Amino acid sequence: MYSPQRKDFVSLTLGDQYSRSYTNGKHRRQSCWRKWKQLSRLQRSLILFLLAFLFICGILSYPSLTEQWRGLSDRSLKEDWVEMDNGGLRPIPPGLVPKIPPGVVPGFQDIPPEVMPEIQRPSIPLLPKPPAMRKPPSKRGPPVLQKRGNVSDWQVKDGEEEIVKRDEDGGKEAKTVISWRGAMIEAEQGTELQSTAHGKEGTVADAEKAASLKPVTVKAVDRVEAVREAFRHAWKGYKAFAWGHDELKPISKTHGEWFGLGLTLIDALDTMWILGLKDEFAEARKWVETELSFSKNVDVNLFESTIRILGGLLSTYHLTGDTLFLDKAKDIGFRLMPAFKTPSKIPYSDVNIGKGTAHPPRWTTDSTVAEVTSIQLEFRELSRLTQDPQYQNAVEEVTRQVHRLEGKRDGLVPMFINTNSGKFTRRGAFTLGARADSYYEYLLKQWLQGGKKETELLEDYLQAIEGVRKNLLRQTSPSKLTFVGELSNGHLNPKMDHLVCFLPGTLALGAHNGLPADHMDLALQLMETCHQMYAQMETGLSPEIAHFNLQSSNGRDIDVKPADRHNLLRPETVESLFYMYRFTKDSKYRDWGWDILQSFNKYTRVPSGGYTSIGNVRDPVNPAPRDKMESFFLGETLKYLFLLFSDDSELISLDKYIFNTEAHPLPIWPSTS
Ligand code: DMJ
Repeated sequence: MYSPQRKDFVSLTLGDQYSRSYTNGKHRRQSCWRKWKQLSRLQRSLILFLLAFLFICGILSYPSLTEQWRGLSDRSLKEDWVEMDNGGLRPIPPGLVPKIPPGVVPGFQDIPPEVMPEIQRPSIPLLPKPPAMRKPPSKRGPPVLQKRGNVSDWQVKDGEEEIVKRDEDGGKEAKTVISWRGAMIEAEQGTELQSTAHGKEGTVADAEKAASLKPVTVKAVDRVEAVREAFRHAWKGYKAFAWGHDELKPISKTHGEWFGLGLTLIDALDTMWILGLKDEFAEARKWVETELSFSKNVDVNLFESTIRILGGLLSTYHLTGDTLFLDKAKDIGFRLMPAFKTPSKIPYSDVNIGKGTAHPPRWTTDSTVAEVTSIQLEFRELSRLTQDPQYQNAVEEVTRQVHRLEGKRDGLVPMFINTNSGKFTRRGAFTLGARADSYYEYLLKQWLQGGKKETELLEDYLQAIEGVRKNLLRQTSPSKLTFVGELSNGHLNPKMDHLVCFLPGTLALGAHNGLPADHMDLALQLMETCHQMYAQMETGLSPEIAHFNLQSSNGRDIDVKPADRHNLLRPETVESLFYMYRFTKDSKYRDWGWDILQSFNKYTRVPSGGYTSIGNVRDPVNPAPRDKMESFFLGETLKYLFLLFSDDSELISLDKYIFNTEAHPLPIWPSTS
């Protein structure tokens, strides 16, 4: 409340205090000066000399002090993490050093030495860092890598600490490149090495010994074995923390559920078979036999369960001849059929496989075009195997309708279709990415599956590729990278989903089957772009979406928006690398795939088992693990990497099989003639 008296009192008190302290200060200054005057000339000179000396020392030691301060603040930005009892992560307290054996690369300590080559950086110059990115520590790495043991010398090279080990005579023994870039994912303590390619059990001591040996060169590494090892590592996490569930959450060491049908296990079945992982396959088969039941009151997405579950079971049946998988495929296939009971016969997106009911998403009666047109390979194959035409009839009705529909642009389809009217909705937007991608893939692959007889499929495919050329294809500045942009009401948006990187492989497959040679030319160009989407990132991993530069003034070809910096361990680029290598035998495609596998190992591998999607491919210091291993990492990514590196081109011959969009191989139908 306002009080004039009180106000006066306050101002009076303040004024009084001020005058008192002013008088005191004046007295103090006068007495100091008097004392200084009382000193002898020699005493005064000595004091002045000492002050000058201290001042000079202060100036000389300033840079090293600031260095230390900088180091401290860099470390606080660095975000080292240790695991808490409840499975969460917390920053490593200062001074607490995780026990990583000397010479072992953080994040790699459980990789057998024969599959751990010297870390390689992408040969392409990296993009300049975006301003918001954190700087890595300027010189030394985090405390985990401080000099210790018999390490006697070190140099720092471009963010990597090169430790030169010396033997007892002081001679150079071996060099191990230690990188701290991937160290933010929990360092496993006292890790035992996995059994190696040769069946040997390794220990930490072995790892130390291995680190003191000559570094393994890339050529000497058995790449096929490296993929097997990666699979085993992913499987180890799935088995330990998510067995029988849909997805592994490797950092929190638990699972995520989507359909509650053991999605990762089913998606991975044929991969294990192809990789020759017999023990792992046997235990998974047992689970399918004893635990897998589709008699469940759950809503599943028609497309996802068709490509992952139905596709996975059908291909495993073909590879193994084991009728368990065919029986399960028939069961799930039958339970998905209610999706087609719609006014237009264009299926709903969701089915309850226990109740036999289906429905669109809550907010719309539209389905996604890619979803309703990328279930055909699987349902057609199910009809062939069961001799029951209902599956084939249902999906071919969709193909027929989409073939006739208005609203395409030079063979390009919109992204949505209405389940009541059977017409395209939200027209005017065209992409080869999310919601449309596998429509194009399945046109070609159905044509191949059926023995190249269904000419309407081929016509639609050829027209669509011309539509891509005419409407969506552009080249970047300055490097002239070819990319497929997105069209929105006549306006080209120069962005491309990583999903579009299936296209080089599909184009190459078409060219291999007699389609125009310029399809192969386009495949070569797009493959280069997809490679650059990895190579130009600081982690060597592609973002989910890349933006491309069309302006000649700006110096960068590829840009990444903050919201698009994640990587979900997707397969499309390694899928295309596999096709490109099979058809060209150009070893650069293998090298590009190898770089990608190494980046996955470096930035997404979780030491306790599994791989995780990450939130920021531009930040090698903190790639921001998202704690999720998608089932397609085992179903597709590792399978395509294995096939890319395998010298056996008859292993899933591309003249005998087509891969569904989840990398499950299905046979090309034998000719009836
Ligand atoms: C997979 O489920 C399939 O490859 C699908 O066609 C697209 N999305 C994922 C992988 O990225």
